[in-house]
Amino acid sequence: DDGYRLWLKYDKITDTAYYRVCQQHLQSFTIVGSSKTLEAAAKEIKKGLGGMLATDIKEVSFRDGQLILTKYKDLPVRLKKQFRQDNSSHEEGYFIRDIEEKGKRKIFIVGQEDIGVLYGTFHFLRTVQTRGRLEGLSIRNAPKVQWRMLNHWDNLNRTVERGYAGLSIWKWDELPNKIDERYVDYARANSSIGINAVAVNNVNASPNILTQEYLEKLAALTEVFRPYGIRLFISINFASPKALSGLPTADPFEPEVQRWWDNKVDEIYSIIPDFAGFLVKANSEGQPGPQDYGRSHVDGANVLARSLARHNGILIWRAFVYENKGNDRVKDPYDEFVSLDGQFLPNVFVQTKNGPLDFQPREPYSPLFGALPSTPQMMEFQITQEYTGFSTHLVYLAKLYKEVLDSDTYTDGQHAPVAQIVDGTLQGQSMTGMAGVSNIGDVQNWTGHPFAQANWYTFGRLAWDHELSSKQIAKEWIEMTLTHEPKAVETIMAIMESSYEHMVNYMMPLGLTVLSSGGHHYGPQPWQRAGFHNANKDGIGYNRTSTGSNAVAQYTEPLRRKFEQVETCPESLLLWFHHVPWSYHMRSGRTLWEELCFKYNDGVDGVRQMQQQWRAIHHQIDTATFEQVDRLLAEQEDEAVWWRDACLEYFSQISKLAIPTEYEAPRYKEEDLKKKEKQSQNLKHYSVARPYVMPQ
Ligand code: BDP
Repeated sequence: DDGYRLWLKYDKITDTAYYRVCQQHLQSFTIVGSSKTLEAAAKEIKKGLGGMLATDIKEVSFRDGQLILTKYKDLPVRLKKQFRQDNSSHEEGYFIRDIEEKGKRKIFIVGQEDIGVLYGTFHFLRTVQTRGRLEGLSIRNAPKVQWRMLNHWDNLNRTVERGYAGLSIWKWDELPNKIDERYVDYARANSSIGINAVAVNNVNASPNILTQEYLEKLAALTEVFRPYGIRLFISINFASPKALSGLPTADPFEPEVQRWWDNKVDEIYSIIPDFAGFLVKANSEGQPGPQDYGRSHVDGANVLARSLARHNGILIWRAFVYENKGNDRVKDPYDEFVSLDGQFLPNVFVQTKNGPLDFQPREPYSPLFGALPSTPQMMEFQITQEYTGFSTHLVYLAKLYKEVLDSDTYTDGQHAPVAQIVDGTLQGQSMTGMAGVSNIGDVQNWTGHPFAQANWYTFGRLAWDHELSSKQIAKEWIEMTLTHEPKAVETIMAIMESSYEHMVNYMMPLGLTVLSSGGHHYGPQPWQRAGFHNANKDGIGYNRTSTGSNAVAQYTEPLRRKFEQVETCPESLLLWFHHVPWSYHMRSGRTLWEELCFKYNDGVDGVRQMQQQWRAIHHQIDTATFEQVDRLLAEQEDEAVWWRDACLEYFSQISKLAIPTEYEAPRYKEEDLKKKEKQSQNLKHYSVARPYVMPQ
C-alpha cells in the first residue's frame, strides 16, 4: 500500500458476517435530485461500497433503492413527517436512518442541503469502514464550527514553508489547463472529514497570487473544490497595491488604496463568484502591514474587509505578531489585540495560534481566547510538525489539540473551555472557525510519515466536532487506514495516545520552549537561543510571574494565581512560567535537575516502547507500511537520543550537575553533537522557511 488513498481505502471487507450484512442491504442506491455535489456523493458510494463489497453498486429507482440519498425537502410527504424530528436546519447537517419502508429495509442519508447529503455519505461510508452496526442506524449530525479550514504555507514556486512532504501539490505551471487528479482526491479527503475551506498559499504571501494569471489558475481549482463544499481563501501581501500596480503607498488611509482593493476584489469575484476571502499576515516577521504607515491592525484589516464585504467575503487577520525587542514576546499578541476588540468590521476574524508563542511542543493556551468577546476568533493549529518532529517522528497531535480546546479560560469567572470560545457558544459569535496549517505535499502518501495522515484526519474531525475524544478519532483512523484486527487496533491506539507526551519529554519537557535550532528548527540547539530557557548555575525557566515579565497577568483568575505560584503551577508548564532552582523539589520527590534527566530519558524510553509495540503487530500491517514506520521509528529513537544528549549535556554544563548514573550513558558526546549540528544545516530534504521577500 503506497498510502495514496489515505483513510478512504475501501478495501474489500474480510469479516464474512459483516460482509454478508452489507451485501444484503447495500447493493443499490438512489440519488434524489441532481447537482455536482450529489454526483460526487454518488461517485463516492460507488467507489466506497463498490470497493468494500467488491461488486458494482447499482443506481436504481426510489422504490428499489436500498440506500437513499436525498435532501429533506425532496422526501415524499409521508417520510418527511416521519423524519421531522431528525431534521436539522443546519445547512451542512444531515441524518442517517435505517427504516422499514413498505416491507423493505432502507437506509436514508438525508441532508438539509446537497452538501449535507455528501457529508452524510462520507459518514455512512465511515460507519461501514469501521464496521459499525447498520441495523437501527440513527445518526443526526452537524458541525459545531462554521469554517473548518486548511492553511497551506505553499509558495508559488512550489516550495512549502515548514513542509516536510515534498513540493506543493499545486502545480501552478500546469494550471488552469491541466487539472491534476490529485486535486480531486484532495477535495474528497477534505470533504470526508468536513473541511470546508482552504487557503492555498503561504501567509508570507507573494503579491503575484493576485495577478489575473493566478486568479485564473485559482478559478480552475475552485471548480474542483466546489462540488465538495470547499471554499477558497488566498493569503495576500498587504503591500500588493505597491507591488502590483506601482501605487506609491499601501497606506490604508489613502483613498486610492481602498479603491485599489475594491477593484481587485471585484475582479476576483468576477472570476470566482464564491470566493471566500483573504488570510493576512501583517507586520509580523518582516511582512508589510498597516503599522508601516503608523496605522493599526484594525485600520489595515478594515480596508480589506470593506472591499470583501461587498461580496460577502471574509477577512482573516492573524494575531501572530511579536516585536523582538528583548521583551517577553509571548505577551505581544494579547497586548496588540485586546485594545482593538470590537473595532473590526463584522466580516473579520482574528486568527490566533493555539499558544502565545509559536507552535511549541507544549504551551499554555493563548490568553487571547476569551479576551476578545466582540471579535470572532479563529483557532490556528499547526498540523505540519515544524516543532514536533517534522515528518520523521510519530506524534499524534490530537492530544495537543484537545489539551488546548479543553483548557478552561474561566472567562467571566465561569467554566469556559477554549472550545466554547472557538465554537461561539460562550460569547455568542455566529462567525466561528478553526484552521490547521497543512502537512500535505506531493509525495505519494501526501504527508511523508504514514501517521502524519492521522493528524490531517484528526484536525478535520475535531474542527467538525471538538467533543470527539482523541481515542475515538484514533480508532476510526486506524480502522479506516491500517487494520481491523482488534488487538492491533488497541496497540496502535496505545502508540498514538502516548506519542505526544513522549515527544514533549524528549524535546522540551516541563514547559521548556525553543530548544530547537534556529532557522530550520530541526534538531536540538538549546545553546542557541538561551533567552527562552534562561538556564544559569542557579536554575532554569522563564519567569513570567509578577516578579518577571508578568505574562501571567494576561490570564483570568483563578488561573493567574494558579500559574503565578510555583506550588500550584502545573508541572507540565512549570518552566514556561517560572525560573526554578535546580534543587527545587518536584512532586515526584526528585529535584528539578533529576526530574529533567528523568523526563528526557523517559521520552527516549517511550519511543523504544513504541518501537516494540509496533513490531508486535507486524503481521497485521501491510508490509510496505510496516517497514516504513519501523524505519521511521528507528530514526525517531535516534533523534530522541540526540535531543536528550544535547539538552542534558548542555544543561549539565550550566548547572554543574552530573547526569545521575542510573541513566544510560549518552550516545552523542560533545564532538558528535557538533558534527550532527553541522550536518543538519545541510539537510536538503528538510524544507526551511522560504518567505517571499519583497523586491526592493
Ligand atoms: C513560524 C514559522 C514561520 C511562519 C510563522 C507564521 O517558523 O515559518 O511563517 O510561524 O506563522 O512558526 O507566520
